[in-house]
Amino acid sequence: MKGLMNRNHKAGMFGLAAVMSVATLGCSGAAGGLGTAEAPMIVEATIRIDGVPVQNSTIPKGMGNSTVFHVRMDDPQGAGNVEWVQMHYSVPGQGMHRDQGMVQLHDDGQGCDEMPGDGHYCYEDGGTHGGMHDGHHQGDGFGCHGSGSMTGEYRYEFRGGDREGHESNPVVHVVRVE
Ligand SMILES: [Ca+2]
Repeated sequence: MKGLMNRNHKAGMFGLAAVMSVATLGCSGAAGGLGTAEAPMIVEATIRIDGVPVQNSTIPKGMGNSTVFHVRMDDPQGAGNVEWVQMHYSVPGQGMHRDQGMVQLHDDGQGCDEMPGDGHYCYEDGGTHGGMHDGHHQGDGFGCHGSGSMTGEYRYEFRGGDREGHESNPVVHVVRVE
């Protein structure tokens, strides 16, 4: 019993020492750590409704069947070093309320993503992904394509990260539905 506790205590101390040494490297600046030199970069982010780019523009309500979010990532260690790409959204809801959330874009060659592992990430809201309901395409509620989309400002922020914990530059696109 006592021996087990001692082992756990030592493991904890070792873990703390490892964290401290990493922090020291980061502070020295010599290792490059948190600098932009090793971080992934969002080269391009687009929002398309039925193939038409709509980012940073004003569009009519009910413009199409789906909203496709696409991000092209680059990384000094290659596209395979990128671990995740997210889109955080803040879109009009009922009344003064805004709906907020996050989805993961994927690079798996499925759905709207044409080729796996090429650094092009995608997410489709609506269309065949969302299915049909009462004759209308149903999405996840944050796309700006639908006849049921609320009017107002749709804000989409894209972010990515790599396997070493570096984060990319954020890219924000706004779409206004009238
Ligand atoms: Ca891809």
